[in-house]
Amino acid sequence: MRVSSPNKHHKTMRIRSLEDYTAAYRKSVDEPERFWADIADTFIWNQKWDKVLDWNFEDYYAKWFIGAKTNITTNCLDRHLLSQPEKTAIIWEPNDPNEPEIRLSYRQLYEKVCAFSNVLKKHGVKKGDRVVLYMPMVPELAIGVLACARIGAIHSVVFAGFSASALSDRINDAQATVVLSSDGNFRGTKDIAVKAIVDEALQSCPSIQKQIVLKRTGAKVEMQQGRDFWWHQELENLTQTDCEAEIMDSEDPLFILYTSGSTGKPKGVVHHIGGYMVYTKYSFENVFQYNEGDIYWCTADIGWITGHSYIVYGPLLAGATTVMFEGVPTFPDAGRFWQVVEKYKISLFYTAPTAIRALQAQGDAWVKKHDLSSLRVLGSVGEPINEEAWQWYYQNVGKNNCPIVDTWWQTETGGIMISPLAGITPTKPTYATLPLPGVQPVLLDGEGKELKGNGVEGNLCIKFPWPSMIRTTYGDHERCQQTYFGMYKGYYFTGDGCRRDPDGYYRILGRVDDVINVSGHRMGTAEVEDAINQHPAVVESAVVGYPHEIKGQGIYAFVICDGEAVAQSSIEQLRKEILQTVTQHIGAIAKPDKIQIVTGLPKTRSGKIMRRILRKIAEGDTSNLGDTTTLLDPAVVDEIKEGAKEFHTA
Ligand code: 7RM
Repeated sequence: MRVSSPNKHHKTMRIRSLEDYTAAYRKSVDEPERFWADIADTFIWNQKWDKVLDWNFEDYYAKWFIGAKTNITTNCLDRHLLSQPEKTAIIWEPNDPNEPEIRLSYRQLYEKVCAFSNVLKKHGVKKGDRVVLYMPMVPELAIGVLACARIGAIHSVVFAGFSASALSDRINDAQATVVLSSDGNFRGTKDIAVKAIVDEALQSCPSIQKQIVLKRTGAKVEMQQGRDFWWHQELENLTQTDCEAEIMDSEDPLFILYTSGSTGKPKGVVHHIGGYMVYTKYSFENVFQYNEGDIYWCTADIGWITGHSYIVYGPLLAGATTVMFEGVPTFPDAGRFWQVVEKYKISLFYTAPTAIRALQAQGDAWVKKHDLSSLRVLGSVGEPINEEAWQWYYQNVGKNNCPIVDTWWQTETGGIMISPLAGITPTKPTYATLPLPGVQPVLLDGEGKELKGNGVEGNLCIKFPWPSMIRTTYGDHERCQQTYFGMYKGYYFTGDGCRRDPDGYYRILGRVDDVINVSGHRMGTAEVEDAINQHPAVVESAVVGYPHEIKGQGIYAFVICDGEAVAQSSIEQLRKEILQTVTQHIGAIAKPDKIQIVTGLPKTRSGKIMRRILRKIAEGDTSNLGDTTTLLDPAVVDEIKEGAKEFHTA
């Protein structure tokens, strides 16, 4: 294989001071193509690009490194095979601290990825085919993802907390031919029957031909002959263990990841190889100020974008040691995170505000019990971090000694967009601070006018492409155009509200659309409503988010039920059944925290639900509900207010 050798000046790409940042940022705006070409030059390409960037936001498209050829796994694996084969690539920490950990060197990871690539090939997976992964947080999940990338198949990881019905929707949307699963999944004290969930999903997934099942828990499962195969047996039966990386175009798709929007149906966000590769490595190294020798731990699940970009691709591209954790923060006790930090001498730690708040609530003793002196940088992602959680994280976990990088980004952006660079950008609690080089944020008012200067608040948009931006929504490019580029002509719209303070620092204020963020997980209100409405006694429902101490936002559902059903069963029974229905249709993560049975909803004469009013009621703030005169039946508001009292007495 002839590959261009990565350029030797790659040190100059690293930002090491505020001056470096300012210079890099200026260059990224003044000469974006030159800027990104210099960074892309540090990667291994089978063929260089003819043109760095081609784009148009009006009729959306953006293409990066046009004509270039590479394989992302050549850059994640083969590259390090030459320089640091024995360095640990992945440390896997199991759910149960008494079970031994697994360490995979770059050489071992390379071998395992190549071997499993051959398994996929044997089962007919070809370049461009879609493979769905529904698995626990085990090394084989990362191996499966990388094996897909190696042979040019498009991976679609579905978070293993989703229900069978949510899984089958995603499989069908992608028309996947192979699914990778496991027998079970150890989560805290639970052993979740993964295979059984997949089997149920596959009853309505005609595109799936094969299921490859990893043995993890030893749970008894049924194997369907001709369709289901054991992962370990397939490896034993291999005759070929090496696997050349498929040469891919920079603009070939790498993966699909489903995410919630403001309609009921999740969107398959598609990321393409070249730009995603360049941006995830660049952002990983600079935001965390990664150095050789760092032990890096991101506590996310690979089922979300954070796990894709900052457990798997970013760290492996950088040749780092990345920790994968199977368990949960509170098992066997609330000291689990800190015990793992101590065990591996974690230096870079990346988690979510919801986890910070949940652990803060358990008291400081858990943190004090462990030696956290290895920590150098703390990261936060997924939702706005409130001041109290920020301070607690900074003081108790970081011992006033570790910069916090509050990283704002989205599934669609592929990588971190607005964030401090650790130890370089002066931080300010609750502020994501400044854009990364290459990122040009703007704030727009309701009319779509750019708000210039500092001390302004508006809708956060991005006015210039960056390499890892969403290319399309799978199977429906028009939806991508409408959702992200239809709102404001010529801009990518994030769905977030944002303030730029007098210092020019950005503070994310939360979603301005019908998306709620529960424990850092995105949920469409329409999606939850659709699930609730599946209950036979439900006539109509409206879901809103409300402030929740631990989760950031909780889910509050106002539900109209059939009068007869209400009369026949108790309200408690109905609530229980509605929760079951939601668990069945989406998964436990979408269960409403509060369900209020109502007889009507506040609607305008044109039939639109006035969510503003419901949000106020859910917050427990009914003093000023604003103008209700346009409502069809203003009296309904008083009734809902009255009924809500039961939730606001404690
Ligand atoms: C990475 C991820 C995206 C939404 C986004 C925001 C919110 C994420 C922050 C944040 C404030 C942050 N992808 N969000 N990070 N809000 N500060 N540092 O979370 O697609 O699942 O969610 O999450 O609302 O639009 S995501």
